Amino acid sequence: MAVAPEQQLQEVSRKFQIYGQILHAETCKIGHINETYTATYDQGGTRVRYVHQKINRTVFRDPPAVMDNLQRVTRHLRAKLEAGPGADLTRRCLTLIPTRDGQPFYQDADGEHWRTFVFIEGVRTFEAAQTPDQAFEAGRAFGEFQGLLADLPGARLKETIPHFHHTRKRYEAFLSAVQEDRLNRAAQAREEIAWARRHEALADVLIDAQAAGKIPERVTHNDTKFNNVLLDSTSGKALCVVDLDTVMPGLALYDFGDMVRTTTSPTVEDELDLRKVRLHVPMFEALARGYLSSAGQFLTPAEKDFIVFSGKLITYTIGLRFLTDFLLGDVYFRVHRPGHNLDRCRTQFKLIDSIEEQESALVKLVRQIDGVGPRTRRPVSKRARKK
Ligand code: GN1
Ligand code: MG
Repeated sequence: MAVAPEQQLQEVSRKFQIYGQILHAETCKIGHINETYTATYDQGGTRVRYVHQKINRTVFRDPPAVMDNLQRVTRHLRAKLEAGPGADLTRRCLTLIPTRDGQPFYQDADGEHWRTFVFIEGVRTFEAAQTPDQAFEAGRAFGEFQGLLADLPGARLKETIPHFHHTRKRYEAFLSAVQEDRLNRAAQAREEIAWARRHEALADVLIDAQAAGKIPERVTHNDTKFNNVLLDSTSGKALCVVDLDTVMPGLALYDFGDMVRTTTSPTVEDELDLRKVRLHVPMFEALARGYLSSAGQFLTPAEKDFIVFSGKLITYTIGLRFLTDFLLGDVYFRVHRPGHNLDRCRTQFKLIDSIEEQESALVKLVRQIDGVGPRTRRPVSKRARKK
């Protein structure tokens, strides 16, 4: 029988090295995959908060591998941050709380994997970026993250979800879902299916470039949604990037692409008014400036050439995944209403239309920003301001 979440959290809370008593816990609604709770504890008369999270094992087939990657990554980040000015360490990097017997996770009687983090106070997250400054911060933070992990020692990180951003494989999965059409939903998604087919040529570009040795594998985040950046509530600066389950070998461009997808339109992922979904040049410009301010030094010219393309590619890949999941019956992404995954797919494809309309100007803009050089912030270009 299913246990009530409060009761289960009581049990979970006792398994970790938390020297306090749990008072209450709330579900955290961000994210489509794991189950996340914010729990408040009384610790010697002070209120402290922790995050308890249950790993989705349908999505992550090997939770110990996820946790192994996560520990290696957070230790390395922490050591790097400690070597710097060192301030605010536990707000700038996730801190994992071990179990009472020193393990990185607790496995409950149902075989579910639980983990616990220090809750980072005084931060805000947003589903969509509100201002160019926020987009800049997201770009800067993920570029810095990639830079800090460039010298991660030890073996190659495990692939927690194999072929995660392999667009060709995602396309094949989409085609087979259309063919099977197990719930007779394809008729409702006729336009989107046709749209996805017309854009098939996007799928192989980066895979081929990587196979040809033109762009390198790096340690990347792979889920660089804007809501995975914690912004300091007072300064608005990015403090920390979270959701490290898919940190693994990947392409830097996939990270940039997912930032384009989630910071350049003022709309949320499931916006119903598609007229509002479009790439705003000032947001893109700030994002690219932020990213190049921290990643511009290590990215190769070939990677830089694909910066705009990567936005289309990842938006396409995620759009395909939403569409596939809609056709399969919403088995992967958590949904909150009928047709939710189809709504999400529509916003993705609409954003790509908007990128395509402005593509040559965006490419020029990136060259211009890159030419100006890293760490230089200039006012938005005249062209961008007019938009
Ligand atoms: C999932 O649930 P969340 O926000 O961490 C997904 C990402 C998608 C995203 C779309 C492991 O991320 O790949 O881009 O939804 N994560 C996984 O919003 O599949
Ligand atoms: Mg995620």
